[in-house]
Amino acid sequence: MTNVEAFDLASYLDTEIPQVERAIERAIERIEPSLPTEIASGVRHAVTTGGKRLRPILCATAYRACGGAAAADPLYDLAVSLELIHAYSLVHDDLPCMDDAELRRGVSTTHREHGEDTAMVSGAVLIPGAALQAIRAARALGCSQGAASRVTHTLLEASGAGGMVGGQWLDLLAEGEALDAAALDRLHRHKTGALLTAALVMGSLAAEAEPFVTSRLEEYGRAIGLAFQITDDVLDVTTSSEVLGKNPSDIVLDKSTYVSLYGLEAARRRADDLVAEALEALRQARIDAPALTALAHYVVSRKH
Ligand code: GRG
Repeated sequence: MTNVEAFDLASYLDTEIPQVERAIERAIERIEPSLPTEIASGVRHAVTTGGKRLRPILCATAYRACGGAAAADPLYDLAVSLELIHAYSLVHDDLPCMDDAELRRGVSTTHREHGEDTAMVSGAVLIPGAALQAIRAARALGCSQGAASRVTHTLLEASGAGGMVGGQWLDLLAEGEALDAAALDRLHRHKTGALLTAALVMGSLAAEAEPFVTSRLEEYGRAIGLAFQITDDVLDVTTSSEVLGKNPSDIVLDKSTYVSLYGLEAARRRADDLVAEALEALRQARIDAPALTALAHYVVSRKH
């Protein structure tokens, strides 16, 4: 039996997720005192209503895979800075001026629950909140000033015009267009892939890994980032909105997807090829981390 087959991902996630949830609670408690009550409720709704917590888990896992051995609390505090950005992006993406979504993670979207103005502001406060969280946690983790600044820079760059927000803009421009593979890859490498990649790079930088290792983890992140989005597109047509806990679907939104481009089987094959690419990057870095291998497989085998 190989390490991967022996690795119990379900148990791993069962220990990781509570660590992430506790760090989220600490983050909210830090932000909350400066917020009006409605905005505090919006923030809580945005960040605590479930989710797979994949980005912080990838960050913490990469940190340990690179030999990082600091205490759990500051590590998950750092990792959760990614979840704060992710949460804001979902709140804003769900707004009436974007996807006009009713349901997210099986519950009403933040604007449906708390109103549009509150959702907008609750999302916005999470952006500087995440930056402060990252820089503070990286220092608490024992990173040098330089490493803490590189970690935070990575988060913000991946969140901005060259990453997630830029990808959102490409998505808006693509409305009603049939994108080819290169355009679809470009959009999703920005919109979805950048933050997932940042999770790996931040973990590696926080552990002060060799640049060669950080680069290989970046490749792993880029590969699983795209595989994640392809799987999202597959799930969008194979799984009900009740199970996915979100609506509307991409079909309703008339978006180009990997399934509309390749068909279901070829889309799945491309996602598998990307997982193989991710594993090759780990091999090149000589990273023996069964959790990272298992997480790469999970990205394409998940059910929601
Ligand atoms: C300035 C309005 C404005 C927007 C810029 C909205 C936005 C910022 C970016 C959108 C980014 C976005 C929604 C990307 C989608 C990424 C994605 C696949 C989300 C689903 O991720 P999961 O499955 O979600 O990890 P959970 O619920 O598990 O956390």
